[in-house]
Amino acid sequence: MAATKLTPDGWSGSSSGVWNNKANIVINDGQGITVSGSDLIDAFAGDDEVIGFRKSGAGVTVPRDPRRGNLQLGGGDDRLSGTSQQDHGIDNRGFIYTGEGNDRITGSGAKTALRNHGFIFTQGGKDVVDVRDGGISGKKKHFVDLGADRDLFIGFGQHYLYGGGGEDLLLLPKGTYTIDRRSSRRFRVEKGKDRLELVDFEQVGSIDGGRNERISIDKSGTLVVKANGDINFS
Ligand SMILES: [Ca+2]
Ligand SMILES: [Ca+2]
Repeated sequence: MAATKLTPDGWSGSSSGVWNNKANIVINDGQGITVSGSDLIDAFAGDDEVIGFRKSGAGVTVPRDPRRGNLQLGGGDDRLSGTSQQDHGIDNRGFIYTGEGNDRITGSGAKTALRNHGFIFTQGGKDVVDVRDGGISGKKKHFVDLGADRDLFIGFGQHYLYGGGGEDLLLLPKGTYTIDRRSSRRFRVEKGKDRLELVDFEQVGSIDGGRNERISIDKSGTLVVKANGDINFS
């Protein structure tokens, strides 16, 4: 089975199609999905699904060379998912946009769920970025911007996250975190060598806890997320 390649015209590989205003369903469950070139790939409106799975190598790859790849999933409730048994679930070195609508980006990988050496914008709508299975990594200039409306980020790692407008929520896996309030809009969440920089996030909770296990982040302190999902902030 060949990898699926995304181009401005459409996709080809294990299946092929032309981007259109209905739901574009692009799935490769053996060799993954790779963005080709740096011209904008626009999947238009519709509830699109781009789902890549691979044993070795990333499930979904957006390359940087020779120039950064550009993927825009457009309007509608889109789903971008990458899974790898040995590598990064999603390996982004370019630009990913998910447009208006309630979108979901899910990574799952042995190295990281999402290695973001590029830029991700989920834009308007109640978006979810889920990296609980492997975490997130990236260098200082790279970021995920969740845009307008109430968004949810699930997981932890080394990264910059912008919540944008709306009451944005971070759900953490179990562990002991140092929360450092940098300003009224900026917080730093640290555990071990990993540091999550948050801008415009309003709430923190635990992945395994209920709604009552969420707190507003308005001061520095130590946050303990227990195995059962209970949290303690002091
Ligand atoms: Ca969106
Ligand atoms: Ca937001």
